[in-house]
Amino acid sequence: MEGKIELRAGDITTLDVDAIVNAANNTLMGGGGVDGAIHRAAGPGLVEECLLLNGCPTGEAKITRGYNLKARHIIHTVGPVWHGGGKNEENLLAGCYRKSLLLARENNIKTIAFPAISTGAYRFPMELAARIAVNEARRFLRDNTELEKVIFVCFDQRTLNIYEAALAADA
Ligand code: AR6
Repeated sequence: MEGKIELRAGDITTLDVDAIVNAANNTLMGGGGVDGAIHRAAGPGLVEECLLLNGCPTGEAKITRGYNLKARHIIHTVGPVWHGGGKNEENLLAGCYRKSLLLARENNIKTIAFPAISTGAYRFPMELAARIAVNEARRFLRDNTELEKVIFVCFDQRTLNIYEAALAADA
């Protein structure tokens, strides 16, 4: 099962996978960070489809086509803003990973790539976010053997180091 989890450095918009996950906001209409990069790379068809989705609650996920991306689908999830940890942030972030993986299963997606949801503009601490991401992926892979690969895309070296440590820790 651990062999199905992979770390990759760089830009998630370039990956040739069944689905990439977007760290979106409640409007699903685009923004900065990875969301802006995905909208730019996918092209204007994406925002047109997003307009029809009526936004997305925090901790939930919705799916669109991938448009000009190599990825066939985009799963848009909305992470929590970090307010210090007392506002259910950990459960909401775990929900982002769980709901995204469930949507992947419903859509017969075998390979999926995640950015470090909530760890940029939303300020979620990276170490805790990486542990949650790895735990949720492990749990899901245990119960869903048809999923072939979960890639965590680390935008910089610090992020990669933190995910390596999270993967090295016991489940
Ligand atoms: N590929 C992979 N990872 C990236 C990329 C990329 N191209 N660009 C940034 N990251 P953020 P959030 C990393 O701020 O914290 C948007 O405006 C980045 O280094 O993109 O969930 C939305 O519209 C960081 O570790 O997402 C929302 O309003 C991680 O992606 C808000 O930001 C997430 O950073 C969401 O904030």
